[in-house]
Amino acid sequence: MSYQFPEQFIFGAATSAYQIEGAAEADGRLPSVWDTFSATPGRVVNGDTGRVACDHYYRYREDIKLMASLGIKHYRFSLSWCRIIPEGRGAVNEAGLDFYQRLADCLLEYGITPYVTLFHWDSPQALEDRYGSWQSREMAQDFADYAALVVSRLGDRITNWITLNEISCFIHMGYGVGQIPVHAPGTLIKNRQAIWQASHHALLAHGLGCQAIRAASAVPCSVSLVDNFVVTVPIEETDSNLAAARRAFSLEGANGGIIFPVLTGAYSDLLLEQLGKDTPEIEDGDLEIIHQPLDRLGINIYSGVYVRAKEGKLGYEILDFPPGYPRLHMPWLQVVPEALYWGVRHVSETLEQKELPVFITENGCAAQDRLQQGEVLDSDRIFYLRQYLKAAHRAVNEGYPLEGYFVWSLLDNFEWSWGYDRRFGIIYVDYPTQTRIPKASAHWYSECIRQNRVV
Ligand code: PNW
Repeated sequence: MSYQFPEQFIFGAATSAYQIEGAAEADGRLPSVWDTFSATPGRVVNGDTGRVACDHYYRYREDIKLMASLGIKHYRFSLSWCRIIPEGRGAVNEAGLDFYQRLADCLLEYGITPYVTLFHWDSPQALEDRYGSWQSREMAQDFADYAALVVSRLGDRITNWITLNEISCFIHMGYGVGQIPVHAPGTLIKNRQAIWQASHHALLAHGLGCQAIRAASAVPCSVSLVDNFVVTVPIEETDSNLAAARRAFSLEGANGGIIFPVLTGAYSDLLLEQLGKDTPEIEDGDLEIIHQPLDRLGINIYSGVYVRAKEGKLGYEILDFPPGYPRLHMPWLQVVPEALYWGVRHVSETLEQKELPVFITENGCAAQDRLQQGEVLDSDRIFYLRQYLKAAHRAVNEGYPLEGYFVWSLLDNFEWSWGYDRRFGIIYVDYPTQTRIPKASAHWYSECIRQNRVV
């Protein structure tokens, strides 16, 4: 049969705490930066907030049951730091830990394996007020202490840990230099050096977090980072374009300053050259802390950029997307299925991590879903997902260590600065009634899992 995956291949679904939980003031939780940001007029489309979201805090049983009925056996979700340690450091809120214990137990009861992201952007507001959260080096130690607590209390039922989700998003989009930041905390940082300094603190949090998780876990566990590096795709697979794509990989976006230090122990030379005097202050020992061995790498891939070789200092050029290029319902969501294959291959070849298992921890799209006669026939989402899954299959087929794939998202949810205006779920959420309706894509995905291939 075609596009068959190996038997042990992992198919899952992903969400994050602030995007689905709601219950923002329940049981001792204090605000995160996203509560504050979304309550500030003009920051989020339609003034939407995560106060109620999918009400998952109260409906988790129903959601898990639905996930199980679709045959999904692996679930990635995140914990809300300020539910567990409301002020970010210090006093522990037992009710917060209880919620995640119940959630994990319910998953296990339904035969679903949990994969937990410790931080998916919702920093405790108290730490923002205290020292400007990621702008301070103190944030890294507070994160590690939070990680140690969580693993010591939940490590008996959860063994798949992810430190941080998408450093480039919560740093570079949370503190835009010279442009209004679209993500929380929404603080405009004055210079490029300061933004890379905040990014460096996030890297330290990852490194100290890895150490804390391993020290606190009573059982063997898996530790990873989730990154969303820019995937550079050769426009044609020729030697010269491949070399161009590799070179571009170390310079585009924040790649050279995030995935490079994490996996190789050094910022990329090309990036350092570009940053010059804006290079962050790196203390002795920092790079060793950041460069922890990982059990897996998670990558979130939605799109990519096409590259070709070009004479000159850079040796490459990024090709603009032509006006009619196929795109789903976000300004940045051009359909580039090969990005999934090249993302995996860049880890193996460009970053020389041939043995490192890779998971696609997010892939999915927003579509203009319509609920009609009780159905959502999202053939556009199926079209998108099917092509990306075929690219995942190509990576596996060529022997790259791609071991799993998680669709973003299980449910329609609070899409950050786009609020509820954009739907990424394979399950439709009718917000006024909180009814869940699996879309056609959910049935399609369920069939892929059942047959273990792209259908
Ligand atoms: C991811 N971009 O963010 C996040 O991890 C999710 O929480 C989010 O809901 C999902 O993707 C969909 O947006 C991204 O600008 C944010 O290319 C921005 C980009 C990509 C991913």
